[in-house]
Amino acid sequence: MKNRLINIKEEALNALSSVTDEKELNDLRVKYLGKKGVITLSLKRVGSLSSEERPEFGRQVNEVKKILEEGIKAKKDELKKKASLDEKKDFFDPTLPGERPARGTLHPITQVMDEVISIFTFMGFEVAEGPEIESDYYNFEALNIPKDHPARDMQDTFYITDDIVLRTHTSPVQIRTMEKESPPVRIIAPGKVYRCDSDISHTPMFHQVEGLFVDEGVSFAHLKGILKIFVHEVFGRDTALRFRPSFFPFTEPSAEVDVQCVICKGKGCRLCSNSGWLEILGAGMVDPEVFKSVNYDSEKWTGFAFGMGIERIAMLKYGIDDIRLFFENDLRFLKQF
Ligand code: 2U9
Repeated sequence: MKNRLINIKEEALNALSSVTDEKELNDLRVKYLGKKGVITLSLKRVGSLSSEERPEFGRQVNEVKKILEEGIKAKKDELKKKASLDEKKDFFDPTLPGERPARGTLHPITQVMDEVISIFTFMGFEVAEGPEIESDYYNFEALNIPKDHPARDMQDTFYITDDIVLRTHTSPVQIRTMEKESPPVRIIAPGKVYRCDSDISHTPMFHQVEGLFVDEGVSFAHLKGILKIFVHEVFGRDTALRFRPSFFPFTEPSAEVDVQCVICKGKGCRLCSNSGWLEILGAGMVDPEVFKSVNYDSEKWTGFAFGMGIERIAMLKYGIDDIRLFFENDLRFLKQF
């Protein structure tokens, strides 16, 4: 009798531990403690026992009953607590502010490119575009760069075939425009260019903006005026600039333009190699040989042209000492612009 009672208790507590909802709990209660429950029936049987057995068995049944009642109550509390937590988990408060999606920013090169383009379009230049894969003719020949010129060196130019290259500058866009249109021409050619070169100030792909202005009576003075306005817009009106004589096959005379060092303001520092000046672009009067290749009469028309690397302008404007930072796409760098 006693063993049977112990078995009932073990079985009931086992079942209780695997109960997961209120219905299961109630079924269990009815099975053991209900009117016809196992424990209730055992209690009823006490009356039919001998007077010696009765007190001990009665005590044991009551003890099991008490253990079960307490277990059921504890389980009930546990289920209640869990239900209220689940309710909270699913609670949706529509008045809470939403999560803001991370906002991107324009790449610094795009920002500087846009700024340069808007300065020149404000001055009346139109934007012209052309292919990045070019023929030898448009990239070199028409620009007075003959076959044996050092600028054609295999080290600088990405050749696709003997006759097709990745453009090394956007100048072919100006040649194509002049072939299609007669003067006056006032255009800028922004875009990607390719050179086989890589170090802290060169990448195999970079961005250029070139400009071309052809009309009657265009002189070097016009070129100086336009570039002075440009430099003052990008680097500030108190930035000095100078024109240094230079040479390009497609311009004559040619010049390189320097701005006063953005770091030391001309006093001399590591960035400007103590010269106080930083080179930012090249320019000149279009060489009559170039006009010849697009059938422009160089007796009637004159023009100036200029070219700049956008990465270089961005590096000087923001004080960046390694061009490769623009291409690593590290958000900690890009977020600062
Ligand atoms: C035509 C005629 C002339 C464009 C010019 C430069 C000088 C120049 C460099 C600046 C830095 C290239 O990116 S860089 O390495 N460019 O110095 N470019 S004059 O002259 C032209 C272009 C087209 C038809």
